[in-house]
Amino acid sequence: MSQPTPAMEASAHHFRICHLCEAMCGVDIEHRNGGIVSIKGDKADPFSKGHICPKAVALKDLHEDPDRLRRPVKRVATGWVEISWDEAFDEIETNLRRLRSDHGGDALAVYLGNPTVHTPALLAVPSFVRALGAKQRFSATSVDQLPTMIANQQLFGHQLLFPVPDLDRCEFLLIVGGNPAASNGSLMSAGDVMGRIRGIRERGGRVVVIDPRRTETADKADDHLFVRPGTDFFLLAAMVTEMFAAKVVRLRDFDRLVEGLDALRTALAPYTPESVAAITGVEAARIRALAMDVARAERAAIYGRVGACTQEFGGLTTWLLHVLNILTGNLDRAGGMMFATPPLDMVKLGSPGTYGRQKSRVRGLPAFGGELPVAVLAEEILTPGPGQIRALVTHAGNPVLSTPNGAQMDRALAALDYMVSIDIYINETTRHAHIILPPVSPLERSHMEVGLSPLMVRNAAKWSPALFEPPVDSRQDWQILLALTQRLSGDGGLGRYMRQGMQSVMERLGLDSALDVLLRTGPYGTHAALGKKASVLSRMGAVLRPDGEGLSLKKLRAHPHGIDLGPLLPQLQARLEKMRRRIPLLPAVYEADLPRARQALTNFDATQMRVIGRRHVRSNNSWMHNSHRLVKGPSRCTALLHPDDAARLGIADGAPVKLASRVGAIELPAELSDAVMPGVVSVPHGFGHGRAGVKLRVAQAEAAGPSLNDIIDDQLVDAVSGTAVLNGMAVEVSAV
Ligand SMILES: Nc1nc2c(c(=O)[nH]1)N[C@H]1C(S)=C(S)[C@@H](COP(=O)(O)OP(=O)(O)OC[C@H]3O[C@@H](n4cnc5c(=O)[nH]c(N)nc54)[C@H](O)[C@@H]3O)O[C@H]1N2
Ligand SMILES: Nc1nc2c(c(=O)[nH]1)N[C@H]1C(S)=C(S)[C@@H](COP(=O)(O)OP(=O)(O)OC[C@H]3O[C@@H](n4cnc5c(=O)[nH]c(N)nc54)[C@H](O)[C@@H]3O)O[C@H]1N2
Ligand code: SF4
Ligand SMILES: [Mo]
Repeated sequence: MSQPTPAMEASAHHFRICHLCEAMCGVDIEHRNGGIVSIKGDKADPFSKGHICPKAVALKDLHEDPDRLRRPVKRVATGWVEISWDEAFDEIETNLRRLRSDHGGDALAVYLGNPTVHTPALLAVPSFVRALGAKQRFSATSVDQLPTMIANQQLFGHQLLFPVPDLDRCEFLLIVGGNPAASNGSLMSAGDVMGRIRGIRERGGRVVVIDPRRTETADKADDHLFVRPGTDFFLLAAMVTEMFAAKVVRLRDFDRLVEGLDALRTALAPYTPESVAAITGVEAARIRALAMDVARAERAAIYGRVGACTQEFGGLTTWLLHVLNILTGNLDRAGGMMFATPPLDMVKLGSPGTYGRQKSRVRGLPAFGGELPVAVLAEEILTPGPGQIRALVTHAGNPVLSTPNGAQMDRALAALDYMVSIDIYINETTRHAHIILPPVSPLERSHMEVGLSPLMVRNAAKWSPALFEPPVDSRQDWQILLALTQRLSGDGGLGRYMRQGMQSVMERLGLDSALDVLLRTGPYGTHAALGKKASVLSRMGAVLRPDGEGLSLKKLRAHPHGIDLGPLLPQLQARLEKMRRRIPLLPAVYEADLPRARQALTNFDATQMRVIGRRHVRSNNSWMHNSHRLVKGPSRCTALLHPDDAARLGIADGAPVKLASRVGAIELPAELSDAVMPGVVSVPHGFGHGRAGVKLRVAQAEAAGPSLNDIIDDQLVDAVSGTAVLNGMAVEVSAV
């Protein structure tokens, strides 16, 4: 039970944003005497209109979970002991400063996990990373959307200019490697995403899914094409060639804003529907028909997600997804792929991103935006020599289960001189930390979507207060990061970075005031004009001025269900004109990777079984298996196999099957289904809780499972981005 806040007694209902996935649903939490009575969809939320998924109710389980850490813990010979915050910060400061002065910033690394972007504490991360002085930065981005960010930067000039499907107005939606029926939508934040997709069909439009599995989303679409894993680039390239051949390329206003159209046509000419049919497993006639359907649709959105990014040709694939939207005249146009105008101007706040300025020490993989691909993290820890990583700080990440070659990652983390985790659980990763610093429960802090706001399919703003008073002597993520920033930055605590910008606002007035400054100076703010020019320091003054008409924290407090800010608006042309930039259709980074694709076209071994991933609506990556409500029932950690493959390999439904690769082997029950393409085996990631020392009682007892990433090879990456090949790796499948 938690202490009720005074506000709580006045009302038994609390309205907030569910922070668990990208959908940003509004929830209505009924509570009494510090306990949660029920969690339902908030019908008055203009963005989600009452929709939620089964995970929303697990917010209660997360809040009440006895395994969730409440105090800092330190690892000692006999196990874990609770220590005070001061003791924890002192010890961390001493150790990290010592390693930094002995070995330099190269010896320090940081890994930022996925929930880092699901908290406004994201604003405190850049100063923390600078203060830590870690030269080697990693995050879950390189096992996720990195290829899309590189494509954004290469084509549009900024990594955060994410095109999102204008779901409410489009008439043709092509989904490549995404399963919103399970994920609730990704790189497209949409309350009730499947309702919106249903809307396309109800308006007479069409939805087509390209996926090696006939997914829950495919079942709700007009058409589904099985594609052999890792071969989408070839399919999309053939569609481009076909559009040129049929003279249906239609650039509309982008005519004068692109360059390299002829070079693009020539580079992709070898890929025709006929030449790619064998590798993709899609008949030439179907590729041709799809190209024509997309080109002729009045308003089409061509969208790709995890299956398109985390594969051998993730870079080339995401590039062509952008290109196809341009060639069909659907970029930045109502009903096509558009750009959000979020209440906090993230494009202005974030840097555009730089490609390849740094290379990893051991394997020479390129950095993007100062960040290295996580596929090299373990080897950078395990390979001796100057620049070897000796200390690691993780924030909301579980790389042992979520990055390739998990067993090697396990060994690497155990070999570190020092490790700190900012996390709520003792799990597969954090069990290696010397100290774990836990933030409060998500219901004990305020919330606003910051990092995900550029992904909204309709503009909206919402801020939620804390439901419960945080326990005495507890810290929120941003407070932990701020304390570490103060301790680790330059001399005397208040270093260079502390004296300026957002960090200074946070330090003096708190995170919510920092959000207020950004809201007021954002595109809808009371001081929007100021935001256009002012430096961060002069923006601070904005909070002290009287209210104008626009958005401010005060206004959002007065609208607990959120405020609708209207449909997406065209903006890319104006941005490009301002940047004096044209869109290069064939950037050099992709051109340089084309020979690799040409080689694959001739060398591809179609006889090998290939493994792909799978998500379930009641699961969330690796960290929500400790809720009995979510994991109960038959195990979902199964290997989906086509009955023909099973018969050939002598594998019966439900029998154990072994999957093996260069780096390891796992065993799990087979589940036979013709929903998966022959030659493909589908396995969910995020399991593997059976490891010793993990303190997740429900997950261990009810949903341990093997970890898919124990067989995913860390040496296999997309050459452009260094993103791990989580989908499409060749694997040996056998009966046990
Ligand atoms: N319930 C739930 N929701 C989640 C999450 C979760 O774990 N559980 N995770 C969240 C996160 S971090 C993310 S990034 C998003 C992900 O959101 P999505 O990308 O929508 O989710 P996935 O289920 O991973 O969908 C990937 C699809 O790609 C297919 N695929 C695999 N290989 C290929 C290929 O080579 N080509 C093609 N065309 N398709 C391929 C897979 O079969 C799968 O259906 O979901 C978020 N939401
Ligand atoms: N094979 C395969 N591997 C995959 C994927 C796949 O499809 N297939 N998907 C990839 C994708 S898309 C992603 S995003 C990554 C995710 O990779 P990670 O981000 O490394 O892993 P998560 O499972 O999201 O773990 C989140 C961690 O944050 C902690 N946590 C939760 N909430 C909070 C909080 O509020 N504050 C703090 N400080 N900690 C918190 C949890 O306890 C957990 O340790 O996995 C990737 N790995
Ligand atoms: S879809 Fe589910 S997990 Fe995602 S925000 Fe909505 S309720 Fe939360
Ligand atoms: Mo992700």
